[in-house]
Amino acid sequence: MTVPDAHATLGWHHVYSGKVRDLYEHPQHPTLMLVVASDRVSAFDHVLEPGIPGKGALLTQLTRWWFDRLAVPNHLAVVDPDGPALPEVPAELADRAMLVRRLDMLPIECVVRGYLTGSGWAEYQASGTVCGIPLPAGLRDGDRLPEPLYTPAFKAPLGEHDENITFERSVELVGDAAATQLRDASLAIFSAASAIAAERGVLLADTKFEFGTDPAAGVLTLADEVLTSDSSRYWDAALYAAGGPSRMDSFDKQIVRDWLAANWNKQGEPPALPPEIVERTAARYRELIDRLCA
Ligand code: Q0T
Repeated sequence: MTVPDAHATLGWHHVYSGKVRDLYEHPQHPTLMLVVASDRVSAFDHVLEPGIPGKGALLTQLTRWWFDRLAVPNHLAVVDPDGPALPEVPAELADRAMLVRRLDMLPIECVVRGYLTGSGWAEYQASGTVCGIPLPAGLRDGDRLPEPLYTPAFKAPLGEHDENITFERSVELVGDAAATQLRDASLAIFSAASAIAAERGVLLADTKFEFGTDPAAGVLTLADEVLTSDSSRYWDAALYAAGGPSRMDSFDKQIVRDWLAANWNKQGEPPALPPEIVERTAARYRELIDRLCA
């Protein structure tokens, strides 16, 4: 997958694209990277047409907002008064791009779940466990877990599914010290973020973090996007408390998923999203930002 090297004028060269984000590097600044959030939206393992106008900027705004509030080192590049000036970011990307330090990424997706749903609910129904961790009987989809669970996954190459792993397996993959740091940092950030969201009537059901090691300092550093509606499930706390069928309506692309499920048999290419679905999804992303960042 490639995109045109449209930003080469300022020295940025496209190196990689995920489903949603694009990564650029700069030959004169080998310790930095540019992470650009596109308007692409994915569901059921497909990138859909059209994109959601403004999505990349909204999710970047949310990541920056959370980085400001979390007391952990993050990958955003900051000006070093004794160092070289930072490279220019193309103006047309400014609101959707993050200039970051290049880290040695750890191949673990650090998932924390405060509530039982999604793949955790599926595993629980089959075996009474989530990522091998036994849970009390009788839980329902969407129920709060007795305590937040750290359920790591091994980062699969593009196109393959991440594989849920036990904590012990993460120790084999990255070593005891790093695995323990990842777990403890993930649980601490989840707990801090849940409290901040709760003050705003928003419930953080689960989320996924990625970390790397800063090669200069050897410090574990929060990377990627954080606590966006692509990497997290957010629910409305009042709707949740009221119970009923909409208690888990999420601030994300659930509208897209529901429309596709009703209008596509999951064979071949998915149909284009109608304008009304695009607009309702964009409004849902904006509503989350309005609620959280108010
Ligand atoms: C990365 C070094 O999804 C990814 O990229 C989207 C295009 C995953 N990814 C992250 C990196 C980062 C970050 N973030 C960093 N600070 N340093 N690599 C590479 N791929």
